[in-house]
Amino acid sequence: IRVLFSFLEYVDGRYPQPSITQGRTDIVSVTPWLAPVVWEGTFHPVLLDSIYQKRNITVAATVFAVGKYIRFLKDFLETAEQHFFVGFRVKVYVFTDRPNEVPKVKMAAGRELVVHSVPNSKRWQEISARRMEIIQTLIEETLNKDVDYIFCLDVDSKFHSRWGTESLGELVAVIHPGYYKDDRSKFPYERRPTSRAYVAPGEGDFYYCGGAFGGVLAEVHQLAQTCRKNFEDDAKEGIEAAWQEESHLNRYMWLNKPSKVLSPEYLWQDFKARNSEVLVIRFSGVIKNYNEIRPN
Ligand code: UD2
Repeated sequence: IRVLFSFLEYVDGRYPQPSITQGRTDIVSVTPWLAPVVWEGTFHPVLLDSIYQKRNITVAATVFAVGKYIRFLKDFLETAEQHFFVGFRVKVYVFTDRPNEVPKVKMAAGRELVVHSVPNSKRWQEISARRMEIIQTLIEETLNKDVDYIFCLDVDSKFHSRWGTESLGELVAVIHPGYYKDDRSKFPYERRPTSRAYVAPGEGDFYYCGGAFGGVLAEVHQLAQTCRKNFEDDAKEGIEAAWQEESHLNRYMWLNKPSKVLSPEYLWQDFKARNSEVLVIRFSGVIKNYNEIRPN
């Protein structure tokens, strides 16, 4: 019956009356700086889509598939077709050192795949961290004209359920599934004050994922440029943050609060059992053998 009602609402554009006193009580859906935290049940997908359809938006996604990580690309792209901004204009930018091995995935009208070549690196830390520099350059060189929002995603992941307009915002961060119930003292921030990714004890809001972030172009450009510069300046002094660009991202999001926060539904990890407040897993990291897949 519920499915039938949602279908009828879908057809005639109606949606349930909003309430400000009733809703989910098992999660927090707003941060102390009044950014929404997106959980299943806190938004109406059809309503949101209709708002953004009128704006005729284009959403870009960047994904890196360097070295053996190319093997994850097929599932990533195929599941993105099924769940990532379905019905909207989407451009997926793939960065790889193996352009010939990019799988042929059938994409719906209005969706496009753009492949860019990037060099490999001997160190996986470099590959992961250099993404910020490449994202910065991509935004400067190509995206300004026809893209409104951009998400930067890890390739060793799959979509399982809708990731759509509810995730749009100026600066968007995803809460890491591994630490969201922990005290901030347990967050794996960079703890050496000599690093530009340093977060002091007693500071930090959440621990965010390096594997998914986004927003409007200007905001993501600022983030990528800052993280890249801080990473490089650290490197000149022989320092590499505990979790490379993820550490720099966490420092950035502490100083520049995200305007929208996505719950761990938006980046779960396949090796973790689903927690009860996670009603839907939308995107998750697959299980991988680090020793086998990384350059060293
Ligand atoms: C975490 C983060 C990741 C990054 C990393 C930093 C999540 C879910 N993941 O994951 O985003 O911040 O820590 O240490 O938050 N890559 C290649 N080829 C390689 C190595 C990496 O293409 O040889 C790319 C690929 O897109 C991959 C990403 O870099 O998804 C991150 O690397 P990872 O998945 O090995 O990092 P991991 O699992 O430690």
